[in-house]
Amino acid sequence: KANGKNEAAKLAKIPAAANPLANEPSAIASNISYHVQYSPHFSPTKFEPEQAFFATAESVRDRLIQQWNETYHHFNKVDPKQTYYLSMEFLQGRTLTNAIGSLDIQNAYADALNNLGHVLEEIAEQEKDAALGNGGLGRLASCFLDSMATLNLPAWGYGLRYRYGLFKQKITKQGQEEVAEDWLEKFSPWEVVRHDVVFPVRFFGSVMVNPNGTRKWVGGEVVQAVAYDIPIPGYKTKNTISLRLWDAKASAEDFNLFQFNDGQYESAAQLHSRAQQICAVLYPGDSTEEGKLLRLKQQFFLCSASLQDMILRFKERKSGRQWSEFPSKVAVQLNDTHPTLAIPELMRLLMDEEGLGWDEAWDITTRTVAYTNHTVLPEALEKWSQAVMWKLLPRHMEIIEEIDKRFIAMVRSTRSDLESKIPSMCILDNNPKKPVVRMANLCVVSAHTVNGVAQLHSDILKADLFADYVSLWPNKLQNKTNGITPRRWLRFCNPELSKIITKWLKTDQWVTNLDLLVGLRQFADNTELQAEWESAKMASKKHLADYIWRVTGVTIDPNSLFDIQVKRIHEYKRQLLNILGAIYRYKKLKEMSPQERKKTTPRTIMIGGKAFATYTNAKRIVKLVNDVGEVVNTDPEVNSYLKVVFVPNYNVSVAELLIPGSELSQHISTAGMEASGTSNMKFSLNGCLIIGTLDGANVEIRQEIGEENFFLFGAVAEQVPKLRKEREDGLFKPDPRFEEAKQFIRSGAFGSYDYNPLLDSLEGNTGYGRGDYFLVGYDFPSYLEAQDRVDQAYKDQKKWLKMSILSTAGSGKFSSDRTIAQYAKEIWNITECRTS
Ligand code: B1H
Repeated sequence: KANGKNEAAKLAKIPAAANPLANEPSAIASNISYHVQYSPHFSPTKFEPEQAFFATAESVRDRLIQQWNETYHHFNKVDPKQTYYLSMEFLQGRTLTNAIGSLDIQNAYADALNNLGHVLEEIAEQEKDAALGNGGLGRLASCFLDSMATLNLPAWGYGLRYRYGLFKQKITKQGQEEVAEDWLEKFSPWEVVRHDVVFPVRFFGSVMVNPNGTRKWVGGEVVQAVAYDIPIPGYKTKNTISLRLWDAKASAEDFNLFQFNDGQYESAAQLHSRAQQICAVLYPGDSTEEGKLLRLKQQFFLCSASLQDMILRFKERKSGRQWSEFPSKVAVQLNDTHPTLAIPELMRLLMDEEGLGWDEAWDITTRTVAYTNHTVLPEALEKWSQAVMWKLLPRHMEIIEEIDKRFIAMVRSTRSDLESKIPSMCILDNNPKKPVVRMANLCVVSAHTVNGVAQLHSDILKADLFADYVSLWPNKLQNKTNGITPRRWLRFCNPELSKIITKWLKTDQWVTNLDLLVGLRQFADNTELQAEWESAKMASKKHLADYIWRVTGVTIDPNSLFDIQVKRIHEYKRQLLNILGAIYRYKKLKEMSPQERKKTTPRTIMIGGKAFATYTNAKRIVKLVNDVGEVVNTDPEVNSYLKVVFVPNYNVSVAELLIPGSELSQHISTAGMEASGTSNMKFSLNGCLIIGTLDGANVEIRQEIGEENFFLFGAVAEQVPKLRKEREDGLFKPDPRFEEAKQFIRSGAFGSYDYNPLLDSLEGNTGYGRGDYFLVGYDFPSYLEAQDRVDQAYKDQKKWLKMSILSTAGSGKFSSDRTIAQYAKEIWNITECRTS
């Protein structure tokens, strides 16, 4: 280990490299030293890990910018059809390790830093996560960018540059506390502000009718959208694409000098501070949609700025081309309904700014836009108040009304059999109590393709949520099973296991062709591979145990089974089922004799995740897990057989630590409710076994790795409505073990906090009871039985290792490279555009 203390003065002695971008360690060291001296962000005397991180990042950025410019020029020259991925969330995490690895100069950087008295891994930990997203949906967007770049696709991401990303979670005696996280506190070395890429975005105002009947949106307030670009390198390819994030600012003329000189400082800068609000915070919801005007402003801001940018690029790349060419040059993918306003905004730009007629604009818009649905939870299907929309976006509401009117007329004239379905299929819900715009309906009516994110989810969309549209447009609905990038989620986060895989497959091609992992199947029984596999896992477990000790003060035993559930805290994800199982296990351990205890499989249960700040039951679950941990971990009778740890502040970087060290992970949502899940894929890829329900992508994972390697339990999706009904009708007989676990909490075994509201939610129709809507009670016995199978399987380490190897071997399908290749071919109609 380097001491991390080093004086910047010493760097001055390093000779300048002839080519500062050469890949020799000496050139890299000289480039880093250059940045310490000439891109100073700190006092000139220090070269501690923090300074070393920023200088290293800037030196890496130099290399990225070179490739990035070449890619940009190449795209400009070739003028291919290009995809734009619109997302309100990108959960990028850290960049340094990923960038150095993609550039394939890991060793040279490690050496260079060593020579400068630092260790690459330690430097990398200095970086703050860019957490401009909430959970799976945002991380998916980031995995997609990685694959688009790696597959050399002409594709870009568009998002917002939130000042504060997802909150930091602090755990106190009260439970979760949210603290603002300032990822830009010391600036981000990865973003490049484009002062020349600025577009006006209007809000409020009114619609003016021109003498010739055309319409124009005028007045209101105008905010400037400024582009900040982040380079996204592909793995071992020159192609480096862009994530363009918009920031909001007011223009100088909006600053009221007269008022300022008059001492009215706040009102003078009013428009400036209003503009700043737009990108101030990420909306921290993971499924609930609160009617917030600011959120709607954010959504429109993203859509309008991005479309103006695309249109300008379309015009600039070749002058004088026909608008009818637009859909063969531009594909827009909407990441859920959050950027739906792209639809009426593209219509408005084409008609009111470019002078096209309705029919032509509509044809272009529908051929350009595609929509991905990520959830069937009713509370997450966006519905915006019509009154709010008329106020903020009057012209767009006119356009939406017209789209709806024409849709209804089309259904009436071509499909009279669907007449009775029109009220649920149309876009505007004119319920006089609360008239709303149904964003998902607007998307399905307007997009050329709609897709779900796992086979089961897409089947549910077809059979249920969007069934009527399927009868109207049989080919509009597709499935695109999610994927994860094998670079971040295996190659870089688990170098030990990666090395073993490469050794046994005799190639490292699996990093970009994940299907090659099936080659491990033939060695699953090989004792030599198993020994290597085991020691890599053990090293990761020790690393993780170390981390847990640092952040919680709890000591965990690397010889126990590491059992992890990490994801947003939500009742449908059923962390409550997990903790009730842990409580039951604890109670049984207490009742055992010391001899009996010795025969059990020691477990460390780790649970982590953030709860939406106003989601009370989710916060109660966090509190319960912490309280249970407090009691169990300090109970000398059982704490060598069971530990329960709440992992604070779960984020991308924490996931990169947890996943390699995991042996069992829980994906236990109520069947039919988790659209896909993507951490299930990450765990499986890293040789972690899954205990889970037949939900989301679990179904496909189990198919791929073999049912004998998956601990299945619980009701299936088709049973769920009937089971809920039975529960409601008082026909459900709870298992005594379920009652026992709940009673144990009620007895005060885990402290005096009032858990009754949480426990009542698991009851029938009494009290707070939502009638155990998530079927925790119904699934509890089969969950315990599956956990028994886990304990048994773990006792046979040889068998366990074989299952672990087969999990990795069967995870090839879940590469986001496969997912993105399918989007490219089946939705976007784009092909590779490689920069040579
Ligand atoms: C997913 C969301 C989501 N589905 C609303 N829906 C949000 C909804 O801020 N909001 O208002 C934010 C996010 N996120 C997740 O998408 C699914 O629950 C997962 O099952 C899926 O794996 C993931 C990616 O497709």
